[in-house]
Amino acid sequence: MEWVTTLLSYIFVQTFGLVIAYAAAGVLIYLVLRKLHSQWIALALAAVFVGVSIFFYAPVGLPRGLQYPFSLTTFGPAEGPVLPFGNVIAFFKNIGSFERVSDIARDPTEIPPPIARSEPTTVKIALTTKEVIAEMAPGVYVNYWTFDGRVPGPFLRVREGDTVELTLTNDPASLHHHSIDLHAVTGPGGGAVVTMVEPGESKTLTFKALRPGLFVYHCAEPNVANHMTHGMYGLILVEPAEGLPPVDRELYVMQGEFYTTGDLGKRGLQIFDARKMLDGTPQYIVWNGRVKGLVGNMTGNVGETLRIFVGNGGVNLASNFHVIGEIFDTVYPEAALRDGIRNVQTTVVPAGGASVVEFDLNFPGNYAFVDHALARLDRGAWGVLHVEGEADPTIFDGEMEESGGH
Ligand SMILES: [Cu+2]
Repeated sequence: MEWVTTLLSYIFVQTFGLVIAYAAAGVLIYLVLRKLHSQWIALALAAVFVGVSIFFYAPVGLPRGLQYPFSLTTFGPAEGPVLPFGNVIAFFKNIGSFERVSDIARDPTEIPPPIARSEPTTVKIALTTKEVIAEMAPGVYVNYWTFDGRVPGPFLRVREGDTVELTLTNDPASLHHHSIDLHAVTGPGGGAVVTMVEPGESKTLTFKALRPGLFVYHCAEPNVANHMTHGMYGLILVEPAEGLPPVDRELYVMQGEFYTTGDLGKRGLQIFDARKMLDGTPQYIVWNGRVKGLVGNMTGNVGETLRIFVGNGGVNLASNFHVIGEIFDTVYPEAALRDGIRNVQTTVVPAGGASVVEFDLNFPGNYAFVDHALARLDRGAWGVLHVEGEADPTIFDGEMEESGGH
């Protein structure tokens, strides 16, 4: 029932309260003035009150907070980001039947092994778009739209020259159409034009992976930014024909923004806020779908080599990826594979882009992953890599405090 009251209080109670308070203020002013002065003076000043109110409110219409989700005038190539009112109502009507995902965060170690083949082949991939409810932070719930029920979607791994047959199925319980645009595709819409699926429908896209790289895939159903910021993104790695240098561990992490009507930390089910998305003011900026999505699930040992596949679903911010207490031995800027650069502190991961970083684990301890636009830490943009092993005091030494600082 908490969901229903959230919607009701948002749309109706707020409007109702404003109208009552405003009318009562007008009557009160009139009564007080009439008591103190003549009826004519009271009427004249009441007219001033009404006139000034019209002057201020007529140009802007309803106060800003009350406008959404009824309307928002925008100028994109397709539908604007406001959710169709019918879908909002359908969502609340079907709230009981939405799948509850206990942990929306994709396990960062869930990555297919490196490709051993030396010849291209045909790879079949199946993905399902699902709309679910899960926890963003303790007590804060969000209606996520996903590939395969987690954020980000599954890590896809193919080889340069492979032909990919990708079947996209939209879960029958979905309320929206979805599709997929893979940046690894050469062809119209990155595949979106042949994969638009209604709830319960399946469609297949075939494409050749012409170029190596680490590419973002995402839903491209209008409003695209709206679909993406609900969690519809993931990464596809097209390995170079000769493969990547071998490493001991690989991790899959992806940043994304979430725009909620309630402020940061406001409990209950949070409705998507289209205006905040247009303004670029996210409430949550997180790794792998939720606050602490990368806490407690990334480990390593001294002496190992680590590769991180970093992506950014956006939809407004570029990420400034940094690991506190580490130097990236190699970065493939913007995930352009084959030609890495050396000894990098922070790498930019564009919205709708990726980066690949590699480094040795030289010393035990906790290493925080951050977006080094550090104000974003408080919105959730951090994670922790825990490294075990023998400490070498020639690399690092001193009296250790509890948490690793900067
Ligand atoms: Cu979608």
